[in-house]
Amino acid sequence: MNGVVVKGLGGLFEVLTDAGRIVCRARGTLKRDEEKVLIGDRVELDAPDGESVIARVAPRKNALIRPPIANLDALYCVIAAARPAPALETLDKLLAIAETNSISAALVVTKTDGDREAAERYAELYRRVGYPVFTVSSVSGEGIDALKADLAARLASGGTAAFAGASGVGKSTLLNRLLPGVSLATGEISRRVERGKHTTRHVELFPEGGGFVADTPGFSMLDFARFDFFPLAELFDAFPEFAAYRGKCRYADCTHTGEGPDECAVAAAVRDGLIPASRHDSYRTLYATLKNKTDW
Ligand SMILES: Nc1nc2c(ncn2[C@@H]2O[C@H](COP(=O)(O)OP(=O)(O)OP(=O)(O)O)[C@@H](O)[C@H]2O)c(=O)[nH]1
Ligand SMILES: [Mg+2]
Ligand SMILES: [Zn+2]
Repeated sequence: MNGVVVKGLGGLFEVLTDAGRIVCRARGTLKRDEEKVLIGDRVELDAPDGESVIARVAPRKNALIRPPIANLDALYCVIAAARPAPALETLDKLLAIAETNSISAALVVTKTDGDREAAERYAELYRRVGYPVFTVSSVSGEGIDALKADLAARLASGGTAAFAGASGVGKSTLLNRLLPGVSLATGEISRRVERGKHTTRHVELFPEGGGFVADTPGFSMLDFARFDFFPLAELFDAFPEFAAYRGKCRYADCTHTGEGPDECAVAAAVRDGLIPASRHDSYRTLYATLKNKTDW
């Protein structure tokens, strides 16, 4: 029997099959780190002694470490217009991870009721880059219908879409509005440090409209910085708005990190306001990280 892993807790998995939800363990060899079963995995169940076990995991389209999930088609990268204040470098890394894994990415700016101006500023920045942007408020309901329509279109073809972002940006609150049948736990923002409290602890997939939607645990900035690296050679392509300047720098070995606008077409585009400076900053930070990374 085949199914999709929708949930996992303490070595037990919930697999959605044609015969309904089956709770089972994974076969011994699927417990080692490198072969660990992920939420989103397409799996085959066996029942050697009458009890179902996950026997095989189908080859994955992609797999992320943060959030831990496999076979994603779409990633909604979520930031808040108000608290917690977004770290654009973290957002840009998340978008880059989506690009390098062939996952279609969009930006969701939540809490527009908290700071409308900031919401518009972030939205404008990423529309310029070329990403679909949704500005929403789970309090006023603003923007929810547009996001719902986008989500429905992605799910209709059987896709899996996840919402990811820092803790406290409002992912679970938003999913409670988007998905009729779910009521996820949500948490307050810590007043002292202005960060979320990691309310969502596990990835879970919800069947919806022909596909699956995932809520994911919010990451802390520090933690996220240590995960999901990709080869330096893929960095340029991970910033889609850089593509127009490919091969246009004076020197073929231009790194687009410190070269001046006379030499570097990317730097010139930043100077001319065609590429947001914050995106170039994120590129430079990621470049330094990936270049120095040796322990793959
Ligand atoms: N003003 C306002 N507050 C919101 C909005 N959306 C969520 N919140 C609040 O933000 C806080 C965090 O919301 P959650 O939905 O738990 O955030 P999360 O992203 O799921 O956080 P983690 O599970 O820790 O990753 C809660 O107090 C929500 O009520 C919004 O649109 N406007
Ligand atoms: Mg949550
Ligand atoms: Zn260059």
